[in-house]
Amino acid sequence: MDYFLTEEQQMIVDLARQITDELIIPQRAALDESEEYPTAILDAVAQADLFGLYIPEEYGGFGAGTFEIVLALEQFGRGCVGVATSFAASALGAFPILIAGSDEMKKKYMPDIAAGKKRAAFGLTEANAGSDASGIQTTAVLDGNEWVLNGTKQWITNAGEAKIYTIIAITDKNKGPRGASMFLLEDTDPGFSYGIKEKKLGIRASATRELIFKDCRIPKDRLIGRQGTGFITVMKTLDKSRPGIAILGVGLGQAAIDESVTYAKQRVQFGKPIIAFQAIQHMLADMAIQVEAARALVYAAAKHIDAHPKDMSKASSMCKVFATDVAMKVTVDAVQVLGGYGYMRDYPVEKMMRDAKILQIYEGTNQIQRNVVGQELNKEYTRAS
Ligand code: COS
Repeated sequence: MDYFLTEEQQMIVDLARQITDELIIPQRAALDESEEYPTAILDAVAQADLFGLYIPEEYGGFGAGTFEIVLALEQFGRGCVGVATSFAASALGAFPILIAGSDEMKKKYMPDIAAGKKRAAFGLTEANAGSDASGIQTTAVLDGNEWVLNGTKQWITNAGEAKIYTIIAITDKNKGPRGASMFLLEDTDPGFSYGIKEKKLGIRASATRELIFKDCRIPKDRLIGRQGTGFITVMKTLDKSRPGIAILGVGLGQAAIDESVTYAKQRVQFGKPIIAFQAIQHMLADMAIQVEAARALVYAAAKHIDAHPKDMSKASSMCKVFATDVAMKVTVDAVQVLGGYGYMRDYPVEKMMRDAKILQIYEGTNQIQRNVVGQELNKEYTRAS
């Protein structure tokens, strides 16, 4: 369907499509097998200037919005969700700085992130704080001119690969979510180390490790925003980033359709290509309908967020739930269309099915997203009555 993109937006799609077709798709199976971080591909993305898409021009970027980053991520997601996640996680790590950081902090750190010279990562999750984000136990205590951090962050994408980390820690344990603050860490900070790389079901090209802080000392001015505003910054960050996860589901779903239709046209059973059977045609039709509906919703949500940055939550959570549930369904169906071949690693759809699962879990489970939508509806109708 035609979404009437501007010339500039079409250029972003074309650039991301070229990187996807020429670099990501040819390497995705090998990266999945070796679980290797896609440094060379991300360097090519940096050379194409796509890391700076969403970053304001005054900080070295292009000043585009959520919609434009969604357009690029759709292509990367079509190629490999593991590679795309490594790219998206840098934006996730950078958002807290853009949302709450001082002008000085932005000037110091954003140009390198925009140029793709330094990748970023975001540290929220801990062993006992997943969906319950305010249950974090990592602490930060002010000692003279330095913050001293202690604790462990778990399952952090880009950990060990990024140079810049935005993490949330408790600065006042008696204040609940209002006692948490956001900090910027550099990979070289003393007392900061990483856990071993996790072995995952899917998105195996992405790197997932713990961040470990043992009396980690950072300068006082690495506090992002005001003390006690960390939880709000995290919530805003996730509101802004979730359309990026949603669109990975759209790109992945599209890739599953492409593989399924191509296969169904070639595979002959009972004397004809299986696409001639209505059972298969209806499956393919449902896949196409669902992915197009997901695309339309994610595009609309991204445009809404760009136009109404103070009203992101409902649109963001809605599109994350819908598009990632679609991705799961469509990739399972793609394996079914390809049958025994689909289950083998010779074809890409089994990887697509494995990759799809994380989309329903990370950056807030789809159960939490439904809670958010429900709570927003409750607020809206309370205001209206
Ligand atoms: N934007 C701005 N502020 C927000 C907000 C948002 N989207 N969501 C909540 N807040 C504010 C609330 O207004 C409240 O502020 P006050 O202290 O002024 O009242 C504060 O944050 C606490 O909100 P709430 O009571 O709703 O927090 P909960 O502890 O109940 O948690 C959920 C809310 C479940 C939505 C949150 O914990 C969450 O998003 N969990 C999922 C975390 C996640 O995505 N993890 C994935 C790993 S990160 S890659």
